Amino acid sequence: MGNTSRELMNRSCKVIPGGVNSPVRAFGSVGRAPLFIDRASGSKIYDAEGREYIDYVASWGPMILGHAYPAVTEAIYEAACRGTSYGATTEREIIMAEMIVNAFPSIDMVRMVNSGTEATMSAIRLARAYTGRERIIKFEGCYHGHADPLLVRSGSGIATLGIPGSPGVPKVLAELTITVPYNDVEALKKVVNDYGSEIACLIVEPVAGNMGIVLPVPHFLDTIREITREKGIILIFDEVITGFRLAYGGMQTIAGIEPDLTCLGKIIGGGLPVGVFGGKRQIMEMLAPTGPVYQAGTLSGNPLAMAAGVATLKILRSWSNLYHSLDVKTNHLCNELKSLLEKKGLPFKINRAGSLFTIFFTSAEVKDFRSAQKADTGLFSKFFRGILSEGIYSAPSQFESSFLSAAHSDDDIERTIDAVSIALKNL
Ligand code: HOZ
Repeated sequence: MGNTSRELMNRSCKVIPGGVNSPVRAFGSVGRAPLFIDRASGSKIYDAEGREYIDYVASWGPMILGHAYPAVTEAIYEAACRGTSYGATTEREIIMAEMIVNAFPSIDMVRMVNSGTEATMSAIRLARAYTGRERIIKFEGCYHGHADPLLVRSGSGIATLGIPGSPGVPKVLAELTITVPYNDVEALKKVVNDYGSEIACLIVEPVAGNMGIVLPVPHFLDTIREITREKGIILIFDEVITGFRLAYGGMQTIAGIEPDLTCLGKIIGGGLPVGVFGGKRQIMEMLAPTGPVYQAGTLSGNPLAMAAGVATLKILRSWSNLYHSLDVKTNHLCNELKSLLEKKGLPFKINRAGSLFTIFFTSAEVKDFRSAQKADTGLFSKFFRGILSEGIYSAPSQFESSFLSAAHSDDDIERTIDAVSIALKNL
């Protein structure tokens, strides 16, 4: 303790590749050393030097209630006192499963895992087994974790680093992944026409959150549902970011669409490592031990993660105007940012869905990965550094989202607007 972020980074680089355990955290695309975090509380996060920031990363989504929310912290403490892991089944896992099943009409059964990556990877294996097919479809710029078949034209860190995929992914696996531009129904129809009977599943973020926020155009999601149903393709909604974030039942509840399988993570762990995939009973029952599809995990359904997740979901379920107030607050912030950026005369577009938003530095609409990539990342990086030095911690990449939480007060929002205004003057 007592070291600066820079000293910690130098030390870290000697024992951890790039000094970080997840690439975007290295601040590689924003031209400065990363923050090392010491603690967080409510809407604030504090670095190793003790500097306070208003936090719009929110651990990339899970902290919808704010950091160290007392009821969640107490649930974790109480669970930890009873033992941190048993590698055996507990009642809390059933409670968690029941809460998810009740929140999502499309889900009859779930299997808990430890991350979003595990959830998508397992859902794809299941879809392949169920259909007896091998090809999968994903959309350019969507990120579904780092399993081999999903690292093709991905968003998030892959987009931040500006690389097309990753060495180490066998060519034969990558070739089974077909990518289509997000929001491009005609391209999708063509692919389905050409390969329909070979395609096991289509995986999509119903609101894309990993190329920055990109909203589905009207009827995009319905069309995907129609096409996949027609061709016997399993539709997987990756709601790792949007699940319990845009509404209690995720984006699928807002859109009124039932996918065959859904992947969740982040919020359902209340800040602890967790993921889940679930869906229709006849598909889920193919999992071992009921069926032959193997999937397992020593820490799956871990008691601490279940305790934090159940506590978080109970609060979300009973907080009647939470999603509405998050929406109003985020809308207000985005409108104010818009007028500041307009006044400054910068090219920009703000994409927003509920409490998620991204400022893209481009004058063209951002509706897919290609248009997102047209954003001026140099300008983004200057803007990022400017607001950071005014006490605003946001995602250190153009291709990520900002997240608001219930803990962001009106005062936080006003302070953020002032900070952006000063940063823009200095730009
Ligand atoms: N891939 C994450 C954002 N979409 C970043 C995770 C992290 O660096 O913690």
